[in-house]
Amino acid sequence: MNSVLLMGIIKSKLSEKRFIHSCSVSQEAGRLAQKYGGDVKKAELAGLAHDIEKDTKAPLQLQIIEKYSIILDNVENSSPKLWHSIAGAAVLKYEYGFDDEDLINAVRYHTTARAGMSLLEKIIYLADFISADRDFPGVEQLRQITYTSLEAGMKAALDFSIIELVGKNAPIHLNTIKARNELVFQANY
Ligand code: DGI
Ligand code: FE
Ligand code: FE
Repeated sequence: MNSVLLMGIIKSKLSEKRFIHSCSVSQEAGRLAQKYGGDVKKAELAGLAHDIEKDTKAPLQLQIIEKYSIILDNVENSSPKLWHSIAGAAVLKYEYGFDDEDLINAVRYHTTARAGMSLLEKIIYLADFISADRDFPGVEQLRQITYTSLEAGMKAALDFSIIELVGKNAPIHLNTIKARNELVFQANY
């Protein structure tokens, strides 16, 4: 799969706003890969792909998940906002012929994060947070931290996410907690 082909696919599947977001995440992911010694082309492709199922209706996202016999845990089951990343990773693998497990995992974990993330997984998680189309309070500081240290960026982004989820009384996925704990224990960034 090349980026021109993928660009056409996501343009047809996504709203204009979401398409612009995906291009913006792609560009940011490329910049982060350049800065941190990752594969720039792969990061751009993963950024473009990460929200491929975002505008699919929730019942259809769930259908995709069931079709590929993916078992959801209780938090995933009760959080429809997590479904697009799970369904997205599945369609890239089973319907669009993507065979790079790292890229597929970057899409799969771009919502919750997880412990032991690869460079590409961190890049996509953070690019989604700090891409040019994001304008939430604190994004500028998060951009600055992320370009100082990828680990510090992950810690700040996870803190931000967890605080927001607590504020909404939403369940926090164990992968999110484990990702943060890992960074707390490292704490050398
Ligand atoms: O698809 P985007 O809007 O670009 O951004 P996203 O894929 O990062 O959206 C993540 C959504 O998933 C956001 O609404 C918060 C939610 N989320 C992320 N981590 C968790 C979570 N929801 C729950 N319940 N628990 C989590 O740990
Ligand atoms: Fe997303
Ligand atoms: Fe996104």
